[in-house]
Amino acid sequence: MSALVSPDPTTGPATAAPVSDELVADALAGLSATPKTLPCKWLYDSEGTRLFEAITRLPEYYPTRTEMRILDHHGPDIARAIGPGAVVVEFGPGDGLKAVRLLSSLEDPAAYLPVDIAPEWLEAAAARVAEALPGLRVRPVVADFSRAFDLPGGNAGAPLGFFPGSTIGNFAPEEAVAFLRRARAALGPGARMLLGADLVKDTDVLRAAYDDAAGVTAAFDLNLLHRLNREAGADFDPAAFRHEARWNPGAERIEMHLVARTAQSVRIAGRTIRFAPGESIHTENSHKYRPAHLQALAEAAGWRAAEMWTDPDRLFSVWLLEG
Ligand code: AVJ
Repeated sequence: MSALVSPDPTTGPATAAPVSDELVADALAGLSATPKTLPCKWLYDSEGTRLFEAITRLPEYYPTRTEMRILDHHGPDIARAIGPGAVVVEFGPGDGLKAVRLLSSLEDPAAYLPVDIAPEWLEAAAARVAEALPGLRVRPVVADFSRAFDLPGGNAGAPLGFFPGSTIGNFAPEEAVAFLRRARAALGPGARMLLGADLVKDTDVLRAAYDDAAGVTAAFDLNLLHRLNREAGADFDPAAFRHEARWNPGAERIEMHLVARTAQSVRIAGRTIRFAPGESIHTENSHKYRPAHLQALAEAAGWRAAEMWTDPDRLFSVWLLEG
């Protein structure tokens, strides 16, 4: 079965994407559940990644630029704490810009290993780092770090995990602990980790960061419905849904939801999914942390929090964990 759909003016030219069995299975399971949900990894196709990069430049979206400033401003302290000869292993390198910042401030880094499930993003990040730091050993690793993973051996140097952007916030706390434990095992003896974590703050600031005035985050969220139409043969009317960013005070997280404006039903892989008016699909979690909470998660995974750097407004935190 192929999912050829006509070009959609809101997402640019449609590419004939092959139907993904895993996406169909996740969609049927998640949309049959109560409340309806979908794994956030499906937000990040090429269009979703492009929109996420646009999000990082929005005035309301403070995390990316704040973390960059922390890495710049505290670069010398970070470099001193880490010392020479680090083998930097970055989980989900994105465009590679943060790695360039970090590696440029470190003393004599030994190698850079970006780890990602998508080879095409990996190559882009690896190329950017290789260009900015000629002579540095760069070894991209294709692996899904949300599951068990191994790193290639033969990297002489001090292993330093790098997990910026508060991507850890996508994980539920128990998943975050499991990831931190796996990363520690994969990095090996003497492992350290530089971890970016977004902090709990005023809920209006948080909500604006995930529901910007220009509607870029809404487009990012709604792209999931376009993707389900393209790659899972669904017949969503994206205009019949609106994006909502909710603060969940108990879990201290922002939740992204796609809310059905009216009662409707959608066909997907021969099944009918019904929506009541106002019913939502929960599409992403972004957990926010209090320093003591982040420290407890790290310790539960066998790490020790050695340092925490933050910005003057305490919006974001960068941690050095030791194994
Ligand atoms: C990529 C998970 C770090 O949670 O801030 C931004 C994703 N979603 N706006 C975040 C996101 C909507 C982002 N992370």
